[in-house]
Amino acid sequence: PGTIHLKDYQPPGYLVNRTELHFLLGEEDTIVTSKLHLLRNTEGSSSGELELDGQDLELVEIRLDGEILEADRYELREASLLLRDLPEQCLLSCVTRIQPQLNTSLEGLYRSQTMFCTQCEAEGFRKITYYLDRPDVMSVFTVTIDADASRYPVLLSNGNLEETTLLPSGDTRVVWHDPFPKPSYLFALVAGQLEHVEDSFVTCSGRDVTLRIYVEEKDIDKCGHAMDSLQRSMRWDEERFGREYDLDIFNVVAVDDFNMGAMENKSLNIFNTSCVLCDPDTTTDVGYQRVEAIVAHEYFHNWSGNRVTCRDWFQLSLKEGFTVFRDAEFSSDMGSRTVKRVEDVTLLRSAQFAEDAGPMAHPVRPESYIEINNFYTLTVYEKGAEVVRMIHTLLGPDAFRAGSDLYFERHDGQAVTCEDFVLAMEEASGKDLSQFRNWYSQAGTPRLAVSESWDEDAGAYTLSVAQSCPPTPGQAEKKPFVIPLGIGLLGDAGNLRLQLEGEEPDPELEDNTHTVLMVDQQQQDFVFTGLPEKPVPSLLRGFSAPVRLDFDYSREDLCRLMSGDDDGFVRWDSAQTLAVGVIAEVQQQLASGGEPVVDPLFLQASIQLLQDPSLDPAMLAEMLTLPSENYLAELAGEGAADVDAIHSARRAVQAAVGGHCAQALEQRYRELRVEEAYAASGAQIAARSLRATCLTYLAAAGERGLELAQEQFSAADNITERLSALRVLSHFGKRADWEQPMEQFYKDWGHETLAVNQWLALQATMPDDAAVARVRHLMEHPDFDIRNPNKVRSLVGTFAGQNPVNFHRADGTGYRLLRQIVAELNAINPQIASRLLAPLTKWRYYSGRADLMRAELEQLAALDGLSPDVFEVVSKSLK
Ligand code: HT7
Ligand code: ZN
Repeated sequence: PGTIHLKDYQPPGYLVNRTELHFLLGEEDTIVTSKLHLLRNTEGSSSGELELDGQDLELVEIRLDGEILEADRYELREASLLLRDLPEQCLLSCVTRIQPQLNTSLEGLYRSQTMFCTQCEAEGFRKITYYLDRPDVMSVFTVTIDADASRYPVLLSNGNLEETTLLPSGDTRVVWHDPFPKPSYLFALVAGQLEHVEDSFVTCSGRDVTLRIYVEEKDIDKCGHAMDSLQRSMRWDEERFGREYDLDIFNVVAVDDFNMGAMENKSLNIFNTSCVLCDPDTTTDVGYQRVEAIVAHEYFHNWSGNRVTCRDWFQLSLKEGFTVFRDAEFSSDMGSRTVKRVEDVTLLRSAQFAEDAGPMAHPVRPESYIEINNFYTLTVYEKGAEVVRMIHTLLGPDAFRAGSDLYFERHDGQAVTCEDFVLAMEEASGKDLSQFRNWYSQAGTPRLAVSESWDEDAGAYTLSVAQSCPPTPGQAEKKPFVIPLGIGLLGDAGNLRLQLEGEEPDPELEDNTHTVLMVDQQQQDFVFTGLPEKPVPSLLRGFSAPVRLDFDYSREDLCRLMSGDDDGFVRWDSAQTLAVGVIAEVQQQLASGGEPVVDPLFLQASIQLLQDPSLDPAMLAEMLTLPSENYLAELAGEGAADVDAIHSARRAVQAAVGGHCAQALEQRYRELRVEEAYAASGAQIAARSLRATCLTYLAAAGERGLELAQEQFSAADNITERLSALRVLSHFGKRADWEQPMEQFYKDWGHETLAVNQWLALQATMPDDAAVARVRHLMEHPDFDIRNPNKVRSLVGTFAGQNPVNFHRADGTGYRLLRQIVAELNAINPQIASRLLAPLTKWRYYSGRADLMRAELEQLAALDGLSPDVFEVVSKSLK
């Protein structure tokens, strides 16, 4: 497969002003007739040649302006249809035959259970008909669907329903028209036996919008939370970003077989069932929050993605980074800002940093790809959102909003670039973002090495900051980034007033205990004057930039920041840094054969946290949670991660804290018991989260925690508490502790697909010796289906990603399991196959395992019929 380069971008030779599609949906096959109203693009190469994308299509007929096209005017190629001598303006009609029932890739038109549905982003539309399947070709679509109404009573597409008729054949015909020009990746079609819930929303200008969520009949009671989230998202986008909804209808459909979370098709969002359905018995608290965030994310795309879209797929972060930033702001406004920030940073540090240091590392705006599906990454999404957040920090909220307004106004109805976004921000704010652009073009996580010096006599405190960025594939040297560094200085009695040398004091400023330093050179000194005492620096406040930061804190200073800093993120981060140091120390003690001794300072700090009334329970749960084994492995660095040692050390620290704080833990655990009926409210979620944390420590320390977990499992009225109890039992107990409740869970909830998926996922994380055999056994379970991405992710994805000791077993059986299923999936669903592979690509990290991991990658490389998706990941990982 070939490589596509950003530098080779060319505007399309033709535009498609209007697209008329006709679908005849059948049980054996589907006949698609397209009518493309073509117009030569004055900005294009101005020849009469046009290459339409097409994959797995059978061409039945092709006409130009109504006449059958002679064979010498076109050429059918492997994945395209080349047309010659086209006039400047013409009507091209194509009839193609496709077989959605055989389409297991879940791209294009496919079957999920008894329904038809589509997924066209990024390049799925070319599996439906021959087309200019690229985001910069925007067209007005009219879609006619003919189908047997007894099987498919619901027939949906984008825009407004214009017509419903009964055909002489007995089929029903519907016609949908979407007045907004859109690229093919936003096209959608759904046909099936579906029920819906309906509500409405009145927009700020008074437009009454009908909102519908379509699901299978059995799930009709699970739509309330998504509907409520949708309405809140619509209001929030008006208030915060001035964005109003633009059609009279907004439909959401839930589909069980889906490659990702959800898709923002214009006015017809399609969702993975796991990202829209909510019920206390099938959806955990985290699940409820996820649904709210994803519903918001897809809705926000209506402006950041649909009204203004991407010129090419290299610009993917233009819509994804910005929309993730927008959904994160929404979630922060709906719940706790600090907790949301901590969750996002945890994901970034434990997974995005690793991606940015691995063989697939790429800039937020990549420069080349083999398969675009491989670039829906944490870098494009999460780091992309951090880049937008930094612009927000640099400009301030008002100028940022002005930039966003200008961007939407200027580019409405266009397909644009990341550069256009930055230009709008510059123009609205008057700020020069020239150097800031390096964040879009350079891969890798920058490192800030910070050191301090204190001049007692002058009351001057200097922070010296050096930035660097490691080499990444194709980028050996990096230019300096602009890094906003949020800081404060902590004194004995709290945060100190800041006065930077050379800057005028600002009498207007009420809060002068916080500032953002601009780090834009390789080496810089920042001098603070007029200080009464040597402070402890509070660095990278709010995680103001996606960087690693090194500062040599003493444990005492970390404890002070943890309990006394004004910035919630720094309080959490200090607890993490302290824990990382303590776990590393225990790891060394264990390695030298000694008994682990956990620093009493850490144990004392844990007690203090548990008794700190200023901390809300959700935040306390975050602060008490030890860094994950994956994050600790990432911190160890290339060639140094010893998963077994990390696991044992982390366990030993958990046990020590559990033992030392037993009384306080049990007290909080009891106090926080929720007496009322389940609600996904902030207060209840926080209480359950802290209870789960307390229970984990108690179980790590001994029998008491296991007893409480048994009680909790039996008494629970929701899946959150059932699973947190079962997790504790299966991670800390013996077989006798977890076997019966595990069976019970399946007996009670085996009829609920989404609950079963979580039951599979939990078993995939169990650290005991039987894990690989258990996963293999569960792959034979009647509820497992390799064609369903949710099942594959729950069982195999969770095993490879969240069971480090077993995935990295020294006998290589964990790696073999992953390779075998990737090889099988390569032919079924290449997109899922290549995503599943990610843990194997990190072979450089794991001491003593690299050869085993590489060997599996090499076996995959030798496979016949390797998809471009898997080929790209395997070949880049082996370089
Ligand atoms: N824009 C969408 C990205 C996407 C996708 C979604 C579902 C299935 C396959 C997909 N390929 C790409 C989702 C989003 O970011 O909102
Ligand atoms: Zn998105």
